[in-house]
Amino acid sequence: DKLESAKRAAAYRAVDENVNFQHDKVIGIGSGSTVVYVAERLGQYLKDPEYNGLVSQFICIPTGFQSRRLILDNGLKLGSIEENSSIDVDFDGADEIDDQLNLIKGGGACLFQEKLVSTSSKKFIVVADYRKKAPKYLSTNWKSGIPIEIVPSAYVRVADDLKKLGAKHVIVRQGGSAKAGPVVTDNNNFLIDADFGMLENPSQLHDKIKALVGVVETGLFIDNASRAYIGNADGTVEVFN
Ligand code: DER
Repeated sequence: DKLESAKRAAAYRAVDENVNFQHDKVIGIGSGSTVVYVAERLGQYLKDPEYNGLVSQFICIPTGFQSRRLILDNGLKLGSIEENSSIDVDFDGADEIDDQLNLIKGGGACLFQEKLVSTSSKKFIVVADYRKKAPKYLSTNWKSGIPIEIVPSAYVRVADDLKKLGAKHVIVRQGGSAKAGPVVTDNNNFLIDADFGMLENPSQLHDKIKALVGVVETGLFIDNASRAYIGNADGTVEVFN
């Protein structure tokens, strides 16, 4: 369907244009449904006799359980960020992208690992479909609030502090119907989604939220992405630097 082909087109082009197969060794693999096609594309290169020798040497750094599965399912070598603290290029999705390449991330509840990997990478490439590009400010289309990873015992305190900062709506993200109670991240933390309306200064807001006692990390990725590949419904791909 159009949406999946948009994701695939963006991801394939992003890999083709941003992996230096002769030079790169450590590749970050993000979370979500678009980065699936990044791992798929790398898997295709792995099967290509011309590239097998190089891609079989790649070490892929995951951003969570789904990401680890993507790496293994495509025959790629799984590595840890502890042993590979400098990453050549990282590919990840986003919930929304503004015209300065600032991102809202965390829809998939992996934002801490994603930010650890993206900020440890020489190049951070965002892959997304046409629904994710904000015309100007963040929180134009993404209405679920800013995902914020918090220490579980601080959730009441952080919720209050976020409201004092101007959040209109604050909610601890709940698990699916099968799970009674909050989502617990890979780092054994909770997530709060906080709606601050249109974000005209996401950098300042990130700094204020990050400074709150009990906040581990925010889903505002400021001055981090190097380039974004946005797949359109007609199969074309737009590249933003
Ligand atoms: O949670 C995240 O930040 C993920 O990257 C996710 O938002 C990507 O979304 P996608 O499924 O549209 O690629």
